Amino acid sequence: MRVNQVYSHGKKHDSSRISRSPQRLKNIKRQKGKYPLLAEKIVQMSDIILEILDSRFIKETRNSEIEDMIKRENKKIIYVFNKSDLIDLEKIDRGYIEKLNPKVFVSCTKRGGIKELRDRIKILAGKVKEHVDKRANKITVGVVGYPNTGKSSVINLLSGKNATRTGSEAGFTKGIIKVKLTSDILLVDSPGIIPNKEYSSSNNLVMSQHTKLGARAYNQVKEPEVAVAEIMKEFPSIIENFYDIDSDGDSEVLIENLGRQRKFLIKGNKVDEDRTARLILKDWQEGKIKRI
Ligand SMILES: Nc1nc2c(ncn2[C@@H]2O[C@H](COP(=O)(O)OP(=O)(O)OP(=O)(O)O)[C@@H](O)[C@H]2O)c(=O)[nH]1
Ligand SMILES: [Mg+2]
Repeated sequence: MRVNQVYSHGKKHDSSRISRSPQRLKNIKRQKGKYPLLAEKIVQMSDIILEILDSRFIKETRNSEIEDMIKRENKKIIYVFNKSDLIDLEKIDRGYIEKLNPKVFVSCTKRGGIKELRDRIKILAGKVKEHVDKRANKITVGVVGYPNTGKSSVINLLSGKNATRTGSEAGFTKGIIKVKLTSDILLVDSPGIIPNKEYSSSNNLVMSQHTKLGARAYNQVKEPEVAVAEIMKEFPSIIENFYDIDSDGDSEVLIENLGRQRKFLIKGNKVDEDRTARLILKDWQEGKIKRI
């Protein structure tokens, strides 16, 4: 499977060269108007929808606009809690997830839960066929979710093919991609979607939240230091332990020390704060810094 090291332009990853091309920024700006329409299209064309959530941020990565659409259109949903390797299952808020059914915990990196998910899809597909006259047609399974939650990775594992590309940057998948699961079940990959009402390309706090979730890529965020401060506020000791730097919960101190340690310096022997902050965001978004 193509993971982590490949950017959408196909070049090998080099953390010291983080690109922020004007085209990428233009793509993000376009995202707002473009993808909600796509979400509607996917819900309409699908019989079953897999909502891929990040197990670390289940509440935050639910898209209520898409879920409402699914209900309105009377389609079936399966909640897929991906990246479960990055959490302690014992500590999960059972009360909250109790209502989300059917659900499957999955880890694409550890290949866990995939068989259970495949079986659930097949059972639901059977039920859909009973209710609708689908004998002649394929059952369509739309895969939706916030950017970077692992939609494409789930599809690749389910189908056993590297049919759709994956990458550590949010906004990797650009259009609808159809992949055969069985002779009568079709999977549909889609670009990550942030709900319209939550989207902002100007509010720093909103952008930092999305960066924390991985929905806005570390190389696309405008002020990486602000995003690091947001993550530090919530998980100070996790970040400090990962880099083995004691900063008393102060993100500026952490960036300063880490930058010096890595020799990320600019003119005047100053720390390159932007580059250092982006490195932290990259490690965070790639799941290197675990919340366990
Ligand atoms: N630790 C961990 N990482 C995962 C898992 N699933 C996916 N990833 C990583 O998460 C990143 C995003 O995966 P993708 O499958 O490209 O996610 P996506 O939802 O298709 O992303 P977009 O197309 O950008 O919306 C990649 O770096 C994957 O390797 C998982 O279960 N555990
Ligand atoms: Mg994708």
